[in-house]
Amino acid sequence: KVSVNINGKDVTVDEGTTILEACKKINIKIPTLCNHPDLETKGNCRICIVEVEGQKIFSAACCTTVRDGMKIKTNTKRVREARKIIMELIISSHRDECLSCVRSNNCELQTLSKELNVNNVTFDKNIRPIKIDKSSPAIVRDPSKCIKCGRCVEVCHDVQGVGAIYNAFRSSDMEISLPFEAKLDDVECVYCGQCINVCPVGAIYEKDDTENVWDAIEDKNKHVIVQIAPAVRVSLGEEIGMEPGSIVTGKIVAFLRRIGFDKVFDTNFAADLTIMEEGNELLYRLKNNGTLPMMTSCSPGWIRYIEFFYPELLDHVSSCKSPQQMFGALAKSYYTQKFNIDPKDIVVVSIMPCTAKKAEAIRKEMNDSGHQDVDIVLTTRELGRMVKESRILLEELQEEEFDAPLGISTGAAAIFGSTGGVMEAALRTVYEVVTGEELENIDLYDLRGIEGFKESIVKIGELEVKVAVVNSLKNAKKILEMIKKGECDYHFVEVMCCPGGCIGGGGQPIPGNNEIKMKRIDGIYYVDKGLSIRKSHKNPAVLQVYKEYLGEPLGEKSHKLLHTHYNY
Ligand code: HC1
Repeated sequence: KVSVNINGKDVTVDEGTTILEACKKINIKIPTLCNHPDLETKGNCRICIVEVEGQKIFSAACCTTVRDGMKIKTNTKRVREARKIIMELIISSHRDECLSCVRSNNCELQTLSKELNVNNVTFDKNIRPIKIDKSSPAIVRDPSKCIKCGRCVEVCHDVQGVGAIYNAFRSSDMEISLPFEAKLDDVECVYCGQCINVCPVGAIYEKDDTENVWDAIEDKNKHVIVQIAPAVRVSLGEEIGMEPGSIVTGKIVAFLRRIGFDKVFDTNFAADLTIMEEGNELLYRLKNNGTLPMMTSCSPGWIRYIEFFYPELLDHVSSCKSPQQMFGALAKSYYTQKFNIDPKDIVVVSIMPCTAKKAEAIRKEMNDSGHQDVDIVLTTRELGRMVKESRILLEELQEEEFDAPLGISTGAAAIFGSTGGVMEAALRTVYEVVTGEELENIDLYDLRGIEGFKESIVKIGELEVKVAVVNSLKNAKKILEMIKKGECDYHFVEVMCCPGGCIGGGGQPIPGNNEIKMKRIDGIYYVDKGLSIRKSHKNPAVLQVYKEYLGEPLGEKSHKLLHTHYNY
């Protein structure tokens, strides 16, 4: 233990505690910008400076650990003036067109400049030329708003292990940049959008497709349908000011009807279908000496990662399309046939927690219906913008039910939205298919929780199935390296690109730190618990689609519409 004195008050903390953490303990809020609760601290911005007795220069509270007997002052005139100067310097190189900025009212720089009482910037403006990078189908970068905090670089390198963006140049010339000033779409960006989630300002954000949706709804010649991803129902409420983890499924359905969608369906229907296909694919691989471990394929950032960095291991990835894409393929084939709609006249919209889903929808192989299977993808944040723009009070709406048949789903599908959920859903079905017995205890707690790497052994009849669940790409990399070294004895691995799974996707409300993600996860399992059917193979609408149209899992039609191949 270490004893320090902060602003005249004694406090005892553990060794290794930073000044920032020690201050928090006694309710002193130090201003921060580069610091983020889920990232390692780098001390880049210096806005958190404090005075330490006996030292002439300021200390950065976020990266200075306390020493026994240290006397710290956080609120002297000198500290306040220095923080204001730092803030003014940051603002002077930031394009502060706040009224039209995507992050207005949710911008850490804006909030902090108010809190620090910065009401005049005395330095000349020194803004980088406005060169907005719109090359990516998912992510837009605006360096003229970048404040060089380095969070995006850290999440891209240290959490995702991708390294698409870098710190370039030195000292005051330092820039957050792409190698050789390339554009985002020229580098190995997997479109996960984690950079967006940690950016304190509006320097990086998703491509906005809301106008395309308004236009489609307005077009009287189009039949416009929408699907909602599992994680969106526990996060849209948060985006419009409700408590994190609020479940707003029925209100979203009502809202989407009110703004003019012809049918409101559920990605969860397709998640149940995915389990039918993926579960059977796993059994096929187990019985026929197929490539193991089989790895899940529903997370498009993960697919892009393995295509870029480990293409030689692509045989390990399930050939199943993601639920988003299964839904699109069926919407433009089964659904249009059943309801006598010309597939040319239907528009399929997805609401996803994910930026990479925008890119997944336009992959050239995603047109097995004969048309682009999914037309427009919005993130949770974009749907939040539409809610606000519509002036409809979503929180006051009466809950409504999804349309049938593509809106019927089970609890197994609901849990797809959290890390571990796909695996749990698959095991609920695989167990019963293999043993022919009812799985009594369907809550597989070993597989739950936000940790990045979990494993378990599940006894299924004679089979001992060894499984792993990983989230964030640096953990996926661990599995891939184990496979390469011949040290991987898992049969089945769930991989989700984003920390915490889809509830932590790059299109989710900001901020979305681990504490908030846990609340979203609780919401997901609450949805599962509340549903009367909690196993995918018991979904009556899925069984009906097989009977009326697809035939059987892994059959010829399923293969054409629901499976895919990857780019070597
Ligand atoms: Fe996901 Fe999925 S769970 S990938 O995280 O398999 O985005 O929510 O929609 O497709 O179902 C995302 C979430 C989502 C797909 C499903």
